[in-house]
Amino acid sequence: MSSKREEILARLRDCIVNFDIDGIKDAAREAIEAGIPAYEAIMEGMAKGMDIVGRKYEEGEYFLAELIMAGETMKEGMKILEPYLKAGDIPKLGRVVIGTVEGDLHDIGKNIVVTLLSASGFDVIDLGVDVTADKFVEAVKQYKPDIVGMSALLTTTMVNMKKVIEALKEAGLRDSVKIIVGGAPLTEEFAKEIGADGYAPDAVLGVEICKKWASTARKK
Ligand code: B1M
Repeated sequence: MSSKREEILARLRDCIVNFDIDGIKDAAREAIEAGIPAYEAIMEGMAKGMDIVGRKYEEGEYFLAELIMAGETMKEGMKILEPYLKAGDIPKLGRVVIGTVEGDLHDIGKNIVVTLLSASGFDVIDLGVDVTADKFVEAVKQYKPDIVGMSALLTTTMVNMKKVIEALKEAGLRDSVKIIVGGAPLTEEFAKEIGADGYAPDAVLGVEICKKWASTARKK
């Protein structure tokens, strides 16, 4: 393994940990120039940085602001690396359809979940905000995901998650997917009550749950 390659991957990782947007752009360009495959630059560089950020968050050294900044830094790196990703390069862990539920326009948290899931190797279809139950059902029919993710930030909209689950049941699609929910007003109890399979209080735990589901599915 060349030291130049190692040095660039370490810089990609450190730029994520230090939210260095200018640095990540330079390091991503240098990775391409040095012939490092884009997928390796993402997974062995930036995603490793995201793992460190996730750990620091869990240990209380980093907070939400740092998660958001790391997500933004990663997005800038992705803008440079994504065009160089070859089809079939990424061994996908599974497909996730995700959105913020009907009536709710909050998407900052959902976008962090999307970034972390993509960085972890999931194929993510982001339906955006204010997504009706019908739209979720249509998306499940069209994309045949392994996981459906829903986000809600308002006490008035979190109830719409139940509508989505009911609509999936009516369409005969409920058992084809795992369902994860998240968002500030939610609780584990609420998630159970509406019939979701998982609840995550933050994006890092959300991705961990999805990864666990993916590895269980692969073992079957
Ligand atoms: Co609004 N808002 N907002 N807001 N807003 C809150 C949520 C509120 C708590 C503020 C307050 O009063 N203290 C309050 C809700 C009260 C309630 O329902 N109990 C509120 C309100 C009332 C409103 C409006 C009604 C205000 C008005 O117009 N009168 C209005 C509603 C609009 C609508 O949605 N229809 C409104 C509008 C807005 C803005 C548009 C201005 C803006 C959103 C911009 C955007 O998202 N693009 C906004 C913002 C920014 C906030 C606060 C300040 C911050 C939310 C945020 O982004 N947090 C918020 C107060 C607060 O939360 N402190 C507030 C950061 C984000 C990273 O966290 O989204 O929780 P969060 O995501 C976390 C976890 O929850 C989890 O992972 C993320 C990262 O770790 N997670 C998941 C989230 N989704 C997940 C999904 C998963 C797994 C994990 O799996 C699928």
